[in-house]
Amino acid sequence: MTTTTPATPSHEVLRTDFQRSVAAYWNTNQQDPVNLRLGEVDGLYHHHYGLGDYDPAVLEGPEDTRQERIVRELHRLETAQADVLLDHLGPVTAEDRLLDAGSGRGGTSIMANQRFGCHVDGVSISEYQVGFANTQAEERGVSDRVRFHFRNMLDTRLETGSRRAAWTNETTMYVDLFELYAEMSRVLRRGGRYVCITGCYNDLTGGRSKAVSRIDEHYTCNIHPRSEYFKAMAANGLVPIGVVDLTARTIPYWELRARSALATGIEEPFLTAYKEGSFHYLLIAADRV
Ligand code: GPP
Ligand code: MG
Repeated sequence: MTTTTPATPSHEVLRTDFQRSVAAYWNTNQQDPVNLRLGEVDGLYHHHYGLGDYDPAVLEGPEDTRQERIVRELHRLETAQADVLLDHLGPVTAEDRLLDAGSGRGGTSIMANQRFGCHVDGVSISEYQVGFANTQAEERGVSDRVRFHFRNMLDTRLETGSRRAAWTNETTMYVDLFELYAEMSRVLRRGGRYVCITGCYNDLTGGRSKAVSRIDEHYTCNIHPRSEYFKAMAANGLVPIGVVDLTARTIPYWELRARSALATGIEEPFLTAYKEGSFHYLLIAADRV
């Protein structure tokens, strides 16, 4: 038997003009070949970037199939990114409940269930994305364990202390970190693990560089300085156990993406920001104390 939770009214999920504009962006961005074509490779739909070296052979070989090889390779690197995130969740059992805060089209949640057999609740303020992700879970026959909800990650309505682990995979640039970590801290049990992969700007460079501002503008987001993450975690009982600078490992993805027919134009700002040092791609793992 499946239990259904009453839908949260839209005005309770989308509380500010900013949140409404972010939801509108993701609700109307339904023809995004850079995400759909990659997702079609194996049915895992991601909204994050890639990690690791690409195989230079994809750029060689017959020209008529080159773009297809690039798509498969970009997708492989994005899936590798989600695997790195899951590697940091610590021991998770099939009985555990996890939270994907800003779950997009559901790829990372489905991978977590595949790896651990666990329950996952994903939340997104885009009703379109929630519907898409639930269809993916149904098609894979895991909708009893992986569920997506039209809810706000600042107010997930999940039971206090119910989560063994929670993550944000490139979603924190849409929210106030102090509000977010109050909610992550509330839903995690003591000893629960929070993992964040994010792009953040370098405090040392004294503010948002031009390239970082272009990324903000492109996605209607607000990239935070690196220091803000640690302040907001410390204020909410989240104690870092690991910080990994993934910047060098994501640059090859952007270089390959820049050579893809699916490039969106945001590749150069990412490459500039990473290479000039004004922006980092970070993984932060923290324990709820
Ligand atoms: C989008 O992924 C990711 C974000 C909007 C967050 C911004 C991330 C930073 C690290 C700053 P996507 O897969 O929807 O983007 P695209 O369509 O460009 O592939
Ligand atoms: Mg993408």
